[in-house]
Amino acid sequence: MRRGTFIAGGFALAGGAMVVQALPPLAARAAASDVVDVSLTATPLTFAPFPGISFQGLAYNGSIPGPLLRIRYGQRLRARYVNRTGEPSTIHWHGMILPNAMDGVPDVTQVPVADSGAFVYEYTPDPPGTRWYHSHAGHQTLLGLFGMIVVEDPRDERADQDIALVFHDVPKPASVEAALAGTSTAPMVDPLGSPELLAMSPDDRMGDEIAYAAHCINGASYPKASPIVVQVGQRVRLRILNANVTQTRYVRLAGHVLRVTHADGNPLAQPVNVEALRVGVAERYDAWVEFTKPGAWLLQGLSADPMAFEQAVVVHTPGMEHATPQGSPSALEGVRYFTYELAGLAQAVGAWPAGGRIDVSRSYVLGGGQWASDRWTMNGSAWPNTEKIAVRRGDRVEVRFTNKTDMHHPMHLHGHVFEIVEINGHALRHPLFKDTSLVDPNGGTMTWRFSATSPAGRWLLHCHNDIHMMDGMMTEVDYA
Ligand SMILES: [Cu+2]
Repeated sequence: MRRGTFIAGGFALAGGAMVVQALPPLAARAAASDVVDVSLTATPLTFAPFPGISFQGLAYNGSIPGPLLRIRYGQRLRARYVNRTGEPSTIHWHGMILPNAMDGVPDVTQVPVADSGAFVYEYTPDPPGTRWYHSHAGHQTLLGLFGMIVVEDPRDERADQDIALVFHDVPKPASVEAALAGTSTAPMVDPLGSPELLAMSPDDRMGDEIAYAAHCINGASYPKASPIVVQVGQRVRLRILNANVTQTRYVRLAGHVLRVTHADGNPLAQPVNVEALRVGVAERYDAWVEFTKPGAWLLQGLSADPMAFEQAVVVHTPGMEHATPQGSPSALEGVRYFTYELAGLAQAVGAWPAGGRIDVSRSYVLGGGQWASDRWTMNGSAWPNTEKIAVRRGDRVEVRFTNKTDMHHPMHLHGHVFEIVEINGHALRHPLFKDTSLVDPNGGTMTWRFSATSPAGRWLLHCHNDIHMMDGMMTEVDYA
């Protein structure tokens, strides 16, 4: 058996700062016997991305984010996980269709890995695209246990550079406890003009917000983040992950149009040109940028947080490293940003429900989250008492959400790719293939469809806002 080469590039350390690296040339599809061996060890880490910030976090292989894993579609991944976090832990492979026992959910798909213990995750990553991995135990993701995994698709168009960008933030630990109890006083910091802010009435008391002390891309804060150097004429592919566990992130590269080709790693029916990305918690987007002239620009995460400027990296052409980079305003008014409706060509007139065979249908009302409450609910119940979805192999399944809260919920299904077919009563002419999607607040609806063709087992369906998940907004899809 020939062993594939593990390319640890992407987050290599250089002078203490993370640098982004180019993708090596895409090889032909590997033989199925190829195995990529990686080792991931989780340990405590003191993370100091910005002066005055010293965060007691957790890290895979000593870095936040963990190493960028790149694998060719068809190769097999064998990841040996060593847990030195001091508590039971697992690794979840977000967006993968894989054997249930490899899905990494404590007490649901596996006995959690004890402290000082080890576990080997082995599977053939599928489908191809931009995905990620993170702990599924407690709030370890919030502490730093996350990283990107790219499954290179040999059918993709070639990029001159292929750059992985993980947007993440450093929490204030006290605010996490308060948020779980529903008594946090941390403010919302979504950009002016964002649907997150527009959903709120002036007297809303949230209680579930986490306060963040620092904002990073690939482990570094501006201006410490190493710049990305591009050549005039290059077409660059950005792979963007929002690893913040509670906040939607808006991403913009000043002076440039983003051509979005993939959502959660899955190809769109047709590319969409936007000025900004709207990236919900745990979502990924692939966006292409063409550089047609010399210059220096900021690639930024936009928010109303006074420290939001930290979440930026300079992109420049050779010789422009000392130029003042062009930035973007933090507000979203008048900005064309990515939406599911845009990419899916939502029908202006309600064409719902669409046809097609449905074997299992389930509706959930998303609720809870009152001030001083530690309950976020699905049909009035919190995990583990939520209504489950029982399926048989081959079933076509429809899941419909009605969101009675005033927050967006990034709902995530393990082990499947679903299609978004309906949003707020509008059918999508091009259903979006995703594993996580934001459900609109204040009565917003969304309908997913998927085929029960994944390996048998118990597959979680939950809100990926870690506070909401830990406070109960979680259920599961069970194969008979
Ligand atoms: Cu939620």
